[in-house]
Amino acid sequence: MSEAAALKKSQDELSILKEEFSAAIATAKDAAALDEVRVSALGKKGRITELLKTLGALAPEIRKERGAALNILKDEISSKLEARQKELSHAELNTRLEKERIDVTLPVRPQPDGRVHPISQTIDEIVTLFGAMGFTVAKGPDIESDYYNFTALNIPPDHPARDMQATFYLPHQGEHPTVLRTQTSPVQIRTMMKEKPPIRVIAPGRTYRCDYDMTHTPMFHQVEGLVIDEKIHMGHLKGCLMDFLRSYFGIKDLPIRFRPSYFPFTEPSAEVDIGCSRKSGELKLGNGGDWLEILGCGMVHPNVLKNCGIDAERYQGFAFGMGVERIAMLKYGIPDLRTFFEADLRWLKHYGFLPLDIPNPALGSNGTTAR
Ligand code: 2U9
Repeated sequence: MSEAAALKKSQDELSILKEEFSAAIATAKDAAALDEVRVSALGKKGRITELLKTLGALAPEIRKERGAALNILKDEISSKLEARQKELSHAELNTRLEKERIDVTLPVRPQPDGRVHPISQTIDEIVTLFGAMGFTVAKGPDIESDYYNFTALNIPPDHPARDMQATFYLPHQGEHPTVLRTQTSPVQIRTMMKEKPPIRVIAPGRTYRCDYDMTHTPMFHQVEGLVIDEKIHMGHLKGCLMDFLRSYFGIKDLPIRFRPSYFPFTEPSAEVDIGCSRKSGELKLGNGGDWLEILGCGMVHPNVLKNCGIDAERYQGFAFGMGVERIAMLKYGIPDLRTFFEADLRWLKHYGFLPLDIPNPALGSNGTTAR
């Protein structure tokens, strides 16, 4: 074959290739199909790549012509691939925009009428925070024998809390007088009698005392906690409560102070204060130079451990107690305790939480610090 005839043949071959690939590119339906065309043309073993590899064996004059023609073909196919790829991604975006279109003229979904009561919300937050520290929730009856409510807790018979003026007594139901529990501590007494250490529980629930004024209601809520194990000391107590308070109030550097105190069921005992400021009558939590009492705590009295059949030589523990209403009022800016139990729906709409909000232990519902 003459040189001219060979050149003609090779040009025909390249135009057939060009048409073939151009058609395949134009009809590729998606990115995957387009990539298949790219591989079959320009991939490692693609047809254009293979032809480029044969150039070396050709006579120099033919190689020059054919090389130029092949490179032009390669460039053309590359640009067509690129153009088609842009076209396809545009089309894909348009389909998505069409499919995911939001009708902004739709009316808003009505908010549910119900609200989560701030007490339930606060207990959920407390349970979440202590849950993260390995505590489980323990429950017990509201109607208790005075043995679990007082005697087992090392509260002496003449203690003022046992007075009829302070405690709601119910008719006798057995060996011991029956009371509406004045604290959730009997729950921990029952836990210690039933379970062996290590124990790490919190007991949230209703408690009852004969009291009614601005800061007391006959029924209120407490959360108490108990940790019993070997080698437990005040350091554990302090670390645990400091972590809890700073997380609950969402204030990283919240000042915390432990002040010596007395409870019959703990020895030593302490009251815990958090930092605050009271400028022009307004209470603000944080580093403000002033203090606010927030909870009580201590190392469980050895008599209490013994009353529950726990070896007080081997095991120690700490306990704490706090009023739920009090810490809910402080976090959510609720001014009057009595309003918690008035069942006023306007109040609940204002201070309550939407049931489908995810409770955030530090920030309250929906990321807000107060309502
Ligand atoms: C066991 C042993 C010890 C629980 C504790 C307090 C201190 C405390 C008050 C806070 C405000 C009650 O709601 S309040 O009036 N509580 O100061 N509570 S130590 O100690 C226990 C509990 C159970 C077996």
